[in-house]
Parts: sequence; structure tokens; C-alpha cells
Amino acid sequence: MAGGVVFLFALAQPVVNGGWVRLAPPVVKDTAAYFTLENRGKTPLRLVGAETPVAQRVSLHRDHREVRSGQTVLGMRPLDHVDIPPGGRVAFKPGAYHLMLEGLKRPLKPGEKVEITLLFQDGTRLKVLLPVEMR
Ligand SMILES: [Cu+2]
Repeated sequence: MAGGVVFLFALAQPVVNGGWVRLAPPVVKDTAAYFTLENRGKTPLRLVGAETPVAQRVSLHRDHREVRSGQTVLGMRPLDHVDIPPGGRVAFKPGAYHLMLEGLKRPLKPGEKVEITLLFQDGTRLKVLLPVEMR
């Protein structure tokens, strides 16, 4: 391909597929984003955070469930990072990993595309546009 820009130094090759942001009721200030994150590179990839113009903060979370005195308790825990091995993929989906968009600055509309930038430890930034969906 002539005229293209070739980044020979780019080792990390993250790819996002099938992403969406959960539509939240207008009074709710937090929502979650889901997608599949694939590492097409030859080196391990470490997701360390994300940012979006529509929320104050974005955290990495993992859903978990535990049984306390016979009752199943659902919750989520913050994570410092999520690792994706070379050639591997990690599903961010309900019941597993998600991005928590905390402190929405305005209500999101169904069908609108939300810009989210994924931040990796090696300095790679990946900007994605994810549709807001009611699921
Ligand atoms: Cu969460």
C-alpha cells in the first residue's frame, strides 16, 4: 500500500469489537460499557483505565457474586488493570468485566455514540465510539 503511514514501533495492537453502553434512567448517574478487547500484538497488553467526555470518571470493574448467610449478594469490585495476553481476548460483559462510567454529566440518549478512550500501560490510547443501547 503506497502512501500509508507505517508505525513500526507500535507493539500493542488492541482491537475493540461489539461494544455498547447501557442506557441508564435519567436520574441514574453511573452506567456501564461493554465490549470485547482483543490483543493482536505479540506482547502482553495491560488496560489501566479509560476516559470519556460524558462522565467525571471511568473505572475498571468486575462483577462478582458471593453467598452470605444463605443469600446471594451481587456486587462489583474495582480493578487496577486488566491483562490481555498476546493473541488473546477478554470479554467485558454483564457478569464479568465492565467499564464503569461514573458521574454522567448529562443523560445519555438511546442510539447516540459515546466516545471512550482506552488507556494502556505502554502509553497506547485507543479511541472507540460505542452506541448507547437499552438491553
Ligand atoms: Cu461497576
